[in-house]
Amino acid sequence: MNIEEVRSLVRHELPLERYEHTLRVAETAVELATMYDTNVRHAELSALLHDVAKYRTPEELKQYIQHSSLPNDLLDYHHELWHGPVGSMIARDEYGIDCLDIQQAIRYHTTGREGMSTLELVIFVADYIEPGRKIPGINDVRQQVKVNLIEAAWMVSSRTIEHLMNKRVTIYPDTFYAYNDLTRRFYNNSYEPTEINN
Ligand code: DGI
Ligand code: FE
Ligand code: FE
Repeated sequence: MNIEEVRSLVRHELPLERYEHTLRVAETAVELATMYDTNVRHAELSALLHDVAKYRTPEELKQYIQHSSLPNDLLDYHHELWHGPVGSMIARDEYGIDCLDIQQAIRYHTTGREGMSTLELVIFVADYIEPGRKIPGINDVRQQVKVNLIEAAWMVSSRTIEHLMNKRVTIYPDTFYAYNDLTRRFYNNSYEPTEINN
């Protein structure tokens, strides 16, 4: 399937507003892929498909998770976390995407994970900073991504966790694994307990 075919099928999967978000993520992902020297076509395909499952019903998403190799613990968390993993299966089964890197970029775009590839980082960050997003402080991330992709991904990850904690919602383990891994990769640190003297 070529990119034009993917684009037009995705157009029919999504309401206009979400489709427009998808196109902006694709544009941003292409810029970042060029900047960070990873496959531009893979970046465009991953971005076009990243939210492909977003408007399938929670019931359908649940069925998919139960009958695929996806981890069942997803079902213990908010249904918002299901569209990435299911999207990666739809990309493979309905769009013929064989490339594991693309599948993983789609699968982990919401949470991130430990050991993300450049393509996965590109999609993770592009989804957050695409020009239509209005998130306080987002311009810092837009600036920093021009300097260091890992640092920008660290900013996305830490801000997402802060946001979720402030909302008093549960956080999927991969979200934390991503944060810890990015912290090690960018700050080169491992946790050193501080002495408590009293
Ligand atoms: O699909 P999008 O709206 O473009 O963006 P997304 O897939 O990155 O995120 C969807 C939502 O999921 C976003 O509001 C943040 C939220 N999210 C990310 N990680 C977690 C999470 N929600 C919960 N409850 N737990 C998480 O670990
Ligand atoms: Fe999403
Ligand atoms: Fe998105």
